[in-house]
Amino acid sequence: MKALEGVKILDFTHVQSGPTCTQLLGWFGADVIKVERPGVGDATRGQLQDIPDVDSLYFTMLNHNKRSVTLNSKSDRGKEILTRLIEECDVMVENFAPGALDRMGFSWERIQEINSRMIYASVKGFGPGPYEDCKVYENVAQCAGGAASTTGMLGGVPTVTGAQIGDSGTGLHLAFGIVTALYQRTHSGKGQRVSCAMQDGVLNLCRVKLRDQQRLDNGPLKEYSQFGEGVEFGEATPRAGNDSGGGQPGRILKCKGWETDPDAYTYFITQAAVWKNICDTIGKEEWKEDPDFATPDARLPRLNEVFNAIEDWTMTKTKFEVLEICNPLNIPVGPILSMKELAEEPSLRETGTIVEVEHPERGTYLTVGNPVKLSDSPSEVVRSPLLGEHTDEILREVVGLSDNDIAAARDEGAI
Ligand code: CAO
Repeated sequence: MKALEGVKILDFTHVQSGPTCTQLLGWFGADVIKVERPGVGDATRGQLQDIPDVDSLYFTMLNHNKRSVTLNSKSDRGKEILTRLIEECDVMVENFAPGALDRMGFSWERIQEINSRMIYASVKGFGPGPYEDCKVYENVAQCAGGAASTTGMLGGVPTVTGAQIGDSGTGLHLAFGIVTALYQRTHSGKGQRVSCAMQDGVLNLCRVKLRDQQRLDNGPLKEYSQFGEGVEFGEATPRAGNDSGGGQPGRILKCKGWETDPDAYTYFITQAAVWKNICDTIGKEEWKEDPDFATPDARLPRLNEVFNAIEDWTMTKTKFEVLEICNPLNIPVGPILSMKELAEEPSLRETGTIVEVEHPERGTYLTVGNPVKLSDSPSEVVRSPLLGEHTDEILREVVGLSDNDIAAARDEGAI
């Protein structure tokens, strides 16, 4: 038994945010039925294709552990089939532009009439308010949710991050909402509406920056590098470069080979508890007792001097040597790992976080498996479905159509 075995998900999602959510539910054992437009499918099947006419990695890496049914849900026959699917499923997930499902005739009120136990989950760019009708993609959400304004170098332009906190982050939030609603349904017997706006999801992940916004009212943010550099703070939480977001100052520092290797860097945290170990390691024993350096508060205006000295040392070592030396001394450091290094990392293969998948049209590719490990519900990554690969079996098993009905629906272009 898998944790979500027996839960049927009617997956109306596309692109990244929604598919991330339903893929997670599929990894935990839910039966995910992905509904796609006949002949077209999820737009990402054809986006960023690296092999002509083969489902892109964009699609395959976000749609594991799902079955694909094609359905034109705007046709009369398609609407009948969709109504039957709503009757049979536990959860319906969608991330269309605002109002798309209502225009199809499937408002939340209508869905409740069809199946009062249905949990109906949506991702939209914004919640109710001035922007609720906007279409939104990843970087728009990062900009609207506070991430871009607080990311980048001081004095530089607002910057988006590589981590897809708008899409995949919101998908993750939505999955949490869905399993919570499934749990409540075990007591209430009723379904409910689950919504997560991408702006809200990003803002939730930028919580510490809203913390700093309020701290600014009471004086400068002393752990930000700009404090030591004498750069005045403005009205809003500034961009903090690679400064640590917490109370233990940290920076990205060059390591041996940085001149030619763009990833020869380490993150280095000057955790107060191990300050003496840091001084010994970098050959600055005198800083252990020097009142200008001995305490965290004394160091705050001198962080550039501190990190320059540490960097003089890290530049004599590779990022992995820095880790080997610092780790036994409890000094928190982390090598900057490239995607190439992560793809080749044996320990990630062993835990199933990086997985090799066999696909009938593209051959073998790498993907990220389930990062959440349940001891009693192991995740096995099953390749993404081809467009409409499971249409007949779903219409037969779940909807209860006969072979003649299926043929008629196909003739009408409804599937
Ligand atoms: N049968 C018939 N019609 C279908 C269908 C099906 N199986 N599946 C989708 N459609 C229709 C929709 O009903 C919609 O029709 P209308 O415009 O007539 O209502 C149409 O296809 C297009 O849907 P869309 O507007 O959602 O798609 P888009 O490519 O124009 O916009 C996106 C994409 C992502 C900007 C938009 O869906 C959106 O804002 N979603 C919410 C936020 C979100 O999830 N963004 C992140 C996406 S990942 O980066």
